Amino acid sequence: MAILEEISSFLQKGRLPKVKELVNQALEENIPAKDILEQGLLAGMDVIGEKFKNNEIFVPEVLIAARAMNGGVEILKPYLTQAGVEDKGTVIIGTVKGDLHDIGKNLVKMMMEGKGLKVIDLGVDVSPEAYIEAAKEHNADIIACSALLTTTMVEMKNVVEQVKASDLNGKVKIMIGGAPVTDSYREAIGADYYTPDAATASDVALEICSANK
Ligand code: B1M
Repeated sequence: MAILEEISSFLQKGRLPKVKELVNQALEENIPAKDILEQGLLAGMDVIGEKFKNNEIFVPEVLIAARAMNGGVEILKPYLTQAGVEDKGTVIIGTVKGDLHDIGKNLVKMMMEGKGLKVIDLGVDVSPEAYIEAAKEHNADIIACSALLTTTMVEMKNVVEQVKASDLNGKVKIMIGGAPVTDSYREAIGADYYTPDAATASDVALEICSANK
């Protein structure tokens, strides 16, 4: 449908007012909210995710596209709840204890939301206890930890150990990432998944959640 392609295209350009206008117009034309979300907004975010992964676009373009997506999603939210859009899975995300960097974590969150996942954002400086409490409260599929400092990435080990010692052991997967983090570090601390960028993180999160269904 032409209007859904237009929504996708304006989202990719980060044109928030135009995206909002077209989403409202599509609703007036009785296009189901689920189609507007999936074939308009999420389709646009998929293109952004791929381009970001391939270094064709950079952080500012991703942020303005994500802002446009959030604007569209806000309008759709009440309709989506009514339409009973399928619950694709829940992710608890945060930057680890002692670490205040949140730009990368926010990108991961936006990409995951772009895949239709529910993301509970605990912000920065998140203790292992806070991740665990939120994962229990929201019956989460994934705990996603971001760290940007070599001095704070060690906190990820504490998250893994405390999850393993809790009744979440085996029920929730732990994803880690951030500039100093590597797959060999993941292996060393026993986390489940390492991904190098936001787009890959969202792909992997969707796979994990789909496997849980
Ligand atoms: Co800070 N800082 N900083 N800083 N800062 C770095 C990280 C540093 C590399 C700069 C440097 O020295 N070259 C250095 C770390 C050195 C180290 O540990 N090896 C550093 C330092 C030392 C510090 C302070 C200690 C400085 C000081 O006070 N002396 C201090 C620490 C504060 C604290 O956290 N306790 C500090 C503070 C800050 C600011 C507050 C000023 C600001 C943060 C603002 C904010 O986030 N709101 C800041 C910034 C902006 C940076 C740099 C310049 C940029 C980081 C960034 O946002 N990159 C950074 C240098 C650099 O990286 N060039 C630096 C863009 C972002 C999109 O990338 O976060 O890597 P990134 O996310 C990527 C991937 O890593 C991945 O996806 C994203 C994109 O695809 N990813 C995940 C991230 N999380 C993931 C999770 C996943 C999967 C993928 O799964 C769960």
